[in-house]
Amino acid sequence: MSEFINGLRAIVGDRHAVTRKDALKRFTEELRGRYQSDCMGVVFPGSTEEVSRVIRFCAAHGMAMVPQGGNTGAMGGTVSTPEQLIVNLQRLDRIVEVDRVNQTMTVQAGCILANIQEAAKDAGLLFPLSLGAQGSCQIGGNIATNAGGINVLQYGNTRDLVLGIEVVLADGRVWQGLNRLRKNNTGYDLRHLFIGSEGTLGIITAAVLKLFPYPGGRIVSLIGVETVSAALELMVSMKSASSDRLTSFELMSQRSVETAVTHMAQQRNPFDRFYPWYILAVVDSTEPDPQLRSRIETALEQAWTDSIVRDAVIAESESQSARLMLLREDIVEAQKFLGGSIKHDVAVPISCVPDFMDSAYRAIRDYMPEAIPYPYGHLGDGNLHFNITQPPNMDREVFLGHWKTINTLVHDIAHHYHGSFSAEHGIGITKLDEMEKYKSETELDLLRDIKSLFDPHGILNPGKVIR
Ligand code: S2G
Ligand code: ZN
Repeated sequence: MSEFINGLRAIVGDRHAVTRKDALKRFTEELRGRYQSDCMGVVFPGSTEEVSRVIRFCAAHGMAMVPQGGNTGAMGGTVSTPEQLIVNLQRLDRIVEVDRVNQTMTVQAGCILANIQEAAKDAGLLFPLSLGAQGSCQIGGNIATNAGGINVLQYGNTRDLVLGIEVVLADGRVWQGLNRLRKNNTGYDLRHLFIGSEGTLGIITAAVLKLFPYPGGRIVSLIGVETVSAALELMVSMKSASSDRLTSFELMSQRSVETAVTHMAQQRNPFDRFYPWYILAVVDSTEPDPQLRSRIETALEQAWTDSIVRDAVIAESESQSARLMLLREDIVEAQKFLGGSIKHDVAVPISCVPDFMDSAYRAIRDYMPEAIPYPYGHLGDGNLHFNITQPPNMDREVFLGHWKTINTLVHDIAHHYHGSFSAEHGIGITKLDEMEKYKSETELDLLRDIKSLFDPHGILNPGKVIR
């Protein structure tokens, strides 16, 4: 093995090939602590060319690789085994070019998402991908998992934000697909095979990102409603009042808001009582627009008159906007104060969300009456994190032992409503069973054919996404 490591060091340099167990910990820790991960080592290539040489070297030695960005994935997509090498892209962290006129940014895969957002803002533009892990996740990982986040409603998933990518293939060849054109209609659109492939078809090393006008005007409101159906009625009226400039429309359950207010230091109840459901609504405009604000106020007043809305607050300042938006982030963190949590990342047609919710609540109540639904999510995209926290008096590990059964209950209901068992977090190793349960044999055959075409020897993130 030392000959192998020396070979890697000859490519990336001595200090960029790490095998000491104590130094590997942060690369083998899995976000939700569900999997034991280990590896034979981690390499940090400093260029696309070094990634190519590492892959060729590993291919020649039959060594499987696990590509890794910020290691913030929730589905075990970068879990590795003692026989596998982690290829971490953090050294590829250059912002190569910002083109204001073309409204594109060319970046290396290891750029931290928050740094990309900042670089766009410095250029008076917006890179709209926004999610809880943005301070540590890398754009290569966001692309590899087709990350969603809270602005999908207005700007789409990562897939919609990428014009071109550079990928190193399983045989070391580099596909330089850094297309900066909005129109390039030349055969199969290969980038879309790699976006969302979770490192199983190639290692993404750079990308061309779409940028948008920076929203100089942002109207953030928090609204209390009685039912999810009322929330959807509100969404329709806010889309109309904002001329479809609704950027985010996030749903939070009473349980999630109560838990955040109770356990998260900077949180307090935004109203004088709690409501069954809350909406965080964000409307963006290129500059402050008093008429737009007035239309939003009118829409909320009308919804209050029509008993759709129980209470609402529109932020009066940037700091108040930030505080309202922080509530949505804090409910995610707050879950851990309730003990074990069984997670879901489902999507259903938006009009089916109320029926999905009713069915899912009923199914959990029938299966485990003391379990506590803790739903929140991106209502505007029909993407719900219908998470279940443990009964207070149940042992955490005993509860988590019900993970697959409870997943099946919830995923079956999503499937019943023609939904998806994976809306934005991807498959990793967590949802391999679901792939085989809910996808047709034809689709699975096609996915396996693509995998064997691009990675015939199974050395790129083996065992992830598709078996
Ligand atoms: C969200 C974050 C990850 C999680 O907050 O929308 O995607 O565990 C989630 O829920
Ligand atoms: Zn989410």
